[in-house]
Amino acid sequence: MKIEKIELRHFNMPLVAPFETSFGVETEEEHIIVRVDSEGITGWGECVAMASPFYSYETTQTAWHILRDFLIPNVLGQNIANVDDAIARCARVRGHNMAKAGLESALWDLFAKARGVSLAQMLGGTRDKIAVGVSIGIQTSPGKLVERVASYLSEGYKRIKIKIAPGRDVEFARAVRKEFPNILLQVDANSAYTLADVDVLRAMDDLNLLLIEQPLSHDDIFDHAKLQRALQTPICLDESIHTVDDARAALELNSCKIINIKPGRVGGFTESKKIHDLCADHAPRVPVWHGGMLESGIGRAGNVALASLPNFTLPGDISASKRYFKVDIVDPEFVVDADGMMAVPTKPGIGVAVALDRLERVTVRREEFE
Ligand code: OSB
Ligand code: MG
Repeated sequence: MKIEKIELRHFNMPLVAPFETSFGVETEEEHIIVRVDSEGITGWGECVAMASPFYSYETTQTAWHILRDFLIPNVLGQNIANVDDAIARCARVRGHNMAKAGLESALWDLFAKARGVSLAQMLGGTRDKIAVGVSIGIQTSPGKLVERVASYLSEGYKRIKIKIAPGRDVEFARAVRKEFPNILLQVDANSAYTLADVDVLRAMDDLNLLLIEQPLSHDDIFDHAKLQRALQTPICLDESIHTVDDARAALELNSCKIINIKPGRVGGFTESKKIHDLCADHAPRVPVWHGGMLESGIGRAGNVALASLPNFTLPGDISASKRYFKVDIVDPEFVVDADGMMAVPTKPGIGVAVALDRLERVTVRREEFE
């Protein structure tokens, strides 16, 4: 397809509540929406680089620069045969996976719409609804956290993830487990610990957690293998996995037993599928689940489609639109049912309509390339 026009929009939307992690507090979400126009069809994607380089080195500003100066020129005005063709044209850009995934996701939507199939179908999804969970930021006290958990459980969420940081970990997780002995519960440290903290992490072994996510450094695979040997609880890697080769190294070293897949972190749906397949084919099978980056409905639609693939056997960080934003920028918004399930869109491409007026209202920077 001839790529006639590409538009970037940097949006800023207030979150319904502050989201605190070991790397900081967020009160609003800034991402880039990528729009690709070709032969009368529009593809939409979302680049999940955040305003600050605290989760990843990428930011909204670096992603804008990489998209405008190094990625868009490879496809604009070109006849692109398929998504793989576009990826090959961008391959000499090292890293900047979130910028790449922003463009790649818009192209997946474009090609799926051109074929008249849903993104889930095109990616190889096998479910019409997916089990979803909720990621809860650090709260001011264990009691407040228990209240938040109770409220999300009453909305239907069947799996709870709580953020932890040194000094706000075992006591918080224990309080939740005591109140809710049977729920699926996991913790996410976002790289806040070192091997010297093994005793704190081991203290959570008796809480029957599904997993502990990314306890050690954002770029470590080796020390996680040492830590996994000292823990009963499965380690799940997030920040450390940027490619299918990282995933293979982590599995060979036994650095983790579960992998969190975020298309933005690994450069798009194509690399995500490779990691999904590697884990599915591993003996024993390695479960994966879909992470989240507080996406708008545009990115969320892609997440839901990807999470419908067969080896996404654990509930993802894919919550209802209203858990993040007062109003989303897609119609219909994403909702969770009383059983903690979310429907996978069936219409062509991402399967939801972009609410152009609402997108326009939250746009803080826009540029068109023709
Ligand atoms: O570590 O999984 C993470 C949000 C921003 C950056 C990193 C993470 C998160 C979340 C939120 O946990 C998950 C969601 O989108 O609901
Ligand atoms: Mg994480």
